[in-house]
Amino acid sequence: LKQWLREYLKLNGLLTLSVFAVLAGCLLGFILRGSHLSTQAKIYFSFPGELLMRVLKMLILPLITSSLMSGLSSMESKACCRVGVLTVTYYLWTTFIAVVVGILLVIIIKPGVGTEMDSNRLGGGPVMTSADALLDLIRNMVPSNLIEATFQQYKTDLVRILKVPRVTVQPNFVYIMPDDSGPTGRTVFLELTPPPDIHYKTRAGSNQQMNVLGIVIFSATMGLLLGKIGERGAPLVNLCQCINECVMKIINTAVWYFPFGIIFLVAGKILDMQDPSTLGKKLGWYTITVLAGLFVHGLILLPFFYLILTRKNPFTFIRGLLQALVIALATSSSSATLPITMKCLLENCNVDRQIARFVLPVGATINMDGTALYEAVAAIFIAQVNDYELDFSQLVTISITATAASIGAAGIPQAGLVTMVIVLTSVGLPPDDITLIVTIDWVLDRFRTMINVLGDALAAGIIGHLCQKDFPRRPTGKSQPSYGTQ
Ligand code: DAS
Repeated sequence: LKQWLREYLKLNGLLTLSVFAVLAGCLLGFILRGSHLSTQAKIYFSFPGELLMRVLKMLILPLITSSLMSGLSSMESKACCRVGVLTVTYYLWTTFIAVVVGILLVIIIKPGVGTEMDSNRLGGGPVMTSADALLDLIRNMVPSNLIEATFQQYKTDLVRILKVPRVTVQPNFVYIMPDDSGPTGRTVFLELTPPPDIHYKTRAGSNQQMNVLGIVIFSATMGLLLGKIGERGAPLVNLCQCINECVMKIINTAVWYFPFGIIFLVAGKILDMQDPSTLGKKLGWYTITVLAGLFVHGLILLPFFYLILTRKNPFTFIRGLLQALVIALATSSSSATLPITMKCLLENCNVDRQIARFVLPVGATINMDGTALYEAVAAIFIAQVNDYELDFSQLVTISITATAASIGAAGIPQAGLVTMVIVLTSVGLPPDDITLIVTIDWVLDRFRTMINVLGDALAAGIIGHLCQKDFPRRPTGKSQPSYGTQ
């Protein structure tokens, strides 16, 4: 028994600690909800969880840029093209299937029919059109610089902190216009199209994501070019490989902090969540519909594709991903989970390093099956609540815009909620009806993030198998059993 316990803890110690941390966080959160902690106490209490999120986010950009530049520069161009085309095709295909699964389920279950939900619209000010939101996604694909991304977040923070409807941040000064009376004597902000706060989050969320997507495209281009310039590029390739290895070593060390951070991250979220009893049965069927769709897509269809395309047992591969899925559940951020997903793929699932370095960063930015499914379900649910009959062409529009919106959704908490503006406005639904579903979103966000991470990782396993002749098998990073090859 001692030998078995030692072996088990060596292989699964961190995963077991993380699972218990999520459970302990839930328990602690519900216990403390009754104690009515002050806001300041909540901030201090959530601090270890905030640190966990910052550690993970700190690692994202160096991991993505070093992975793509070192991974692609060492791929020969034909293999690179094959992997690239296969990756993007697979991602678009599985995202579209996720949307179709969501649409079928919400049409069959009809969670929103006959619910007299009082949709308390945010009210006031013109809302962002879907054209606006789509242009935002494209515009932000070319980040002028990271400072720009910081400005966008700063803008969102100002809107929330100053509780003003209109804010503009200029490179060298800032204007605020608290009402329509025009500039006041004090530092004034020029007004932008005055969308309510939720739409600013759209901009900020899509800014961040599209900036990351822009960095992915830039890094992939640099990697391809580095591969072409040969020896002259070797120093930069070596530098990227060293950065990548150092980032992976930092991750191996940082992961032992995660269980502790998870407890306070989860407990802090539960402290802030709205009283579950207020949700009532109105959102019950909606929640069941989303979770059923995520289950069908994530634990039936995706493993089925893996089995058909690799002839291997998908659940042994998923077994190696459990640590990443727990982090996705705790953080509800697929980008923040990326370092752990990379670690699981390389050490537990025996996926080729070059494949993982390309497929995963691209997947974490453009492949969000869970989000796409969720946005389609939510849009049709809102239509049902409004007794708004959608015809077939509008369902097709929803499937296309939900796919596009999921590509633009940031891998950050509740990103799928905000990019839903594109889907709702594309079929003439009031985007402010997002408020109907925002109360349950923090729970659904965690599960759709898990499916997003699972979809990216299974894709890496499939593409690694299909392109294995291009990448002869090499020893894995650690002497861990390779779950993915039995
Ligand atoms: N939380 C997002 C992610 O990290 C998913 C979403 O909001 O839909 O993938």
